[in-house]
Amino acid sequence: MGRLIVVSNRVPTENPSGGLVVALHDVLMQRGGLWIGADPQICEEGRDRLHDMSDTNPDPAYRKLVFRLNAQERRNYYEGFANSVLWPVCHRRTDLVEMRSEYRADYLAVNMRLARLIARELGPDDQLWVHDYHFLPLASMLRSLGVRNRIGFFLHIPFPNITDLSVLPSPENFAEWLSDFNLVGLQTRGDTARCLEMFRADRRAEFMRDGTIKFDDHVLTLGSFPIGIDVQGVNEAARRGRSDRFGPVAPQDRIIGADRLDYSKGLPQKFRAFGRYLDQRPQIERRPTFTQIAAPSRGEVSAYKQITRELAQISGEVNGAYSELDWTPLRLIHRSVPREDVLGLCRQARVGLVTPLADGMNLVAKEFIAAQNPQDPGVLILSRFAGAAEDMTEAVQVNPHDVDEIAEAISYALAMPHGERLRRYEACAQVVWSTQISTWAERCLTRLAQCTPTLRSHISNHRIAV
Ligand code: GDG
Repeated sequence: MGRLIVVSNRVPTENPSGGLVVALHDVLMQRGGLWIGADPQICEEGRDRLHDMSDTNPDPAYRKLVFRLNAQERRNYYEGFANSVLWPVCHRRTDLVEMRSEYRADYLAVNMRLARLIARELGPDDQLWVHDYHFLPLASMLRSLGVRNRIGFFLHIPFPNITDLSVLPSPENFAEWLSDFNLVGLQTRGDTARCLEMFRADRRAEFMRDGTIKFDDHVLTLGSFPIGIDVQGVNEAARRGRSDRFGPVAPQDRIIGADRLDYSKGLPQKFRAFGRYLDQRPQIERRPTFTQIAAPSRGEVSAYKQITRELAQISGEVNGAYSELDWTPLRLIHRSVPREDVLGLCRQARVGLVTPLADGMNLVAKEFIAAQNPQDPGVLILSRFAGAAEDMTEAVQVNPHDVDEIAEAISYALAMPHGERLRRYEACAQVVWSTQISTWAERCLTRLAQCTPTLRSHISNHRIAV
């Protein structure tokens, strides 16, 4: 059997922590292989080869290699096409798309350069597993170089609807790029339905009896593989974590949110909803504290600067109206907090508020459940538009655009009797266990191994989709 080669935007440089990175690390430890990603440092030199970073990996079971970006590529490929075009298109925010021809040109150029670097490393039986929207055209580029190896792809973010896709320059490329993978894994059944709709609208696609799609002579398997977490690890970390660092709050009054600071996470709506709840508070003596961790992310992209200002303004207004000398109702922590403490806070909280406007899965929803004390669990309020909502039907589901509905859900959750909390928690916990991260990785890779192989004829006729 050949090696497994994982390609993701980042490779972990120290001991891996956090769900996805740990899962990929574990799979590579078992199977051996390579993990390829972008060097976080901008560098003009050495862009014609992959650099070995294995010295940051205490175990030699697999190697870590990085490719280098220069300042222009980082701006155009990463901040530009990946995060200012594809990210908003996939998160139903086409109003935020920044359309520039150099973004697309460098996105394609970086993927082509990476394909050449990878092709040099590949043995005939190696399998590639490519992660996320940074590398959509990578299989097409590799096929154009004659690579026939099995290549799997997993999209961590929502699959866009067909109208939003049409905002992309040359939207027909999207189907071409995906069709050059052997397996395309998506988070939910809803994502799979949207992806199928795209192929159905494309005359080049033929639907086969076994459920695969034939496109320009190449056979693609599609499927939903809901991602999860290391449930046991999260529960143990939550017990170790400290919540007292964030002020003395009685557990029954604590509400927690933890998100990357991103416009897809619905933070302004969530803040306004908490303000609305305070406006209408049923028991005036109740003094809940909502702690929101907003870990900074992509601060160089303008849409992210804007949302940071907006959140500071809304939290100022809510606290200005309701704070007392011994009570600050909304605590915004605009920095990254140690993972154990995030999870410790989740364990201590009566309510977890997870209200993205669009989200591939949302691991915080699963972590909140895994962190709970099963005897006295908290309540998860979950957006209908998080991928996690497809299976976690017993969370208190809300429309994240509807501030009144979220305010009502907060009130309902804070007053929820113990019996109902237990029932809802147990149903959610079952989902969290059944999709845990090791199962997810195994399901994806088993399916990849079963995919129809790429034929020589496909390679010889290959067009580069640009
Ligand atoms: C993408 C997709 C999909 C949060 N604050 C801190 C912190 N976190 C951790 C959480 C969680 C992770 O970050 C965030 O994961 P999410 O899944 O919620 O969201 P994205 O980062 O947008 O991830 C998403 C995911 O990929 C996996 O496929 O679910 O839909 O958008 O683990 O706990 N961690 C630390 N400090 C913080 O302050 N250490």
